[in-house]
Amino acid sequence: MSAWQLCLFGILFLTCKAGAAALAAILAGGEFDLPADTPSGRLDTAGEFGFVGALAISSGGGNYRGSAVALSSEWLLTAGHNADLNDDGLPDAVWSASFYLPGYGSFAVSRAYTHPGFTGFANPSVHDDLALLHLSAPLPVGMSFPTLAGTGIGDEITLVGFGRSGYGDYGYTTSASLTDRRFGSNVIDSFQLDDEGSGRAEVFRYDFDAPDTTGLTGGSLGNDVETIIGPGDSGGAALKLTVNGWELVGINTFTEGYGGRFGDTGGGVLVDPYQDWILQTTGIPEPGCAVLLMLSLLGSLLRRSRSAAILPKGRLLLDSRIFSSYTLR
Ligand SMILES: [Ca+2]
Ligand SMILES: [Ca+2]
Ligand SMILES: [Ca+2]
Repeated sequence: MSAWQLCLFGILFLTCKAGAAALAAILAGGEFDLPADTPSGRLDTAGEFGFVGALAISSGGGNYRGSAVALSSEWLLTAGHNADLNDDGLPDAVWSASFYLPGYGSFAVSRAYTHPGFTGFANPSVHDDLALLHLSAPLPVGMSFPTLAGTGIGDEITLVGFGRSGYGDYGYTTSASLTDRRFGSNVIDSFQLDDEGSGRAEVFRYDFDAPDTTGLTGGSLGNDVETIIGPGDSGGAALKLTVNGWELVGINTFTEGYGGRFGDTGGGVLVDPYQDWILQTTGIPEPGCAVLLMLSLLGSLLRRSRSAAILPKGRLLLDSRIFSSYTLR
């Protein structure tokens, strides 16, 4: 493998296959940098992100973990590769999953739908890596769900998931879990345009900046704020805080680099270009959602895509799925 490892983290656990890709987690900053930070310091103890849950997945005899975002009481949005462990782009034939929400319990998934443009993780690209999951029974009454929205280069996003954590100066130190929901932030550095040629941006990337760049242009948001996803974070949320509350702008799916270290790159799939597919698949006309989705669709039509990012030659691409044994795929 060459100098860089390109890791696509699709927030779930995969069975062990030599040479294949791995999964995604929310990392803390430097262990000995200021402001002081730890993996436990990134926990969502207040339940701010109650619509993001963990996925326990079984497929082909293997057990995996990931993350997912509740869009309504019956539908989840996650990384496509969480439903496609054999990387052919289609939901696996013998696949099952449960959605774990801390404080609420677990909820069985009845069916998975991968995006029609998804051809498998890094097979050959990271594009269109989305899946919609339908729950067997509705989530508890009273939950709130994020609005879907667009975003731009330079926007600050908050990343939420149940994946591995650790320290930016040397990588992972914790396991992924079904209980520990972590969050951190970064700034979108670049977009990559639709692989089907629509001209719209559909993949986003950000870099995990070291604390000594805090305050510099394009630098860290602060040692206890800047983060990157890790294994088990695949399918989790990339959110933007607005006057309307948390808006879902992306699904976290991959990392590129050495595994949770400063200088690595993380990324995922923007949700805005996929709102028509989400609407058609879910038929979400749940109270308040239809109007918001239509407004977002209108916004999508008016919004222009940004410049594409080109990957440095030789980097290794890995997804952010992880195996139940915590071995990277
Ligand atoms: Ca498959
Ligand atoms: Ca595409
Ligand atoms: Ca950054």
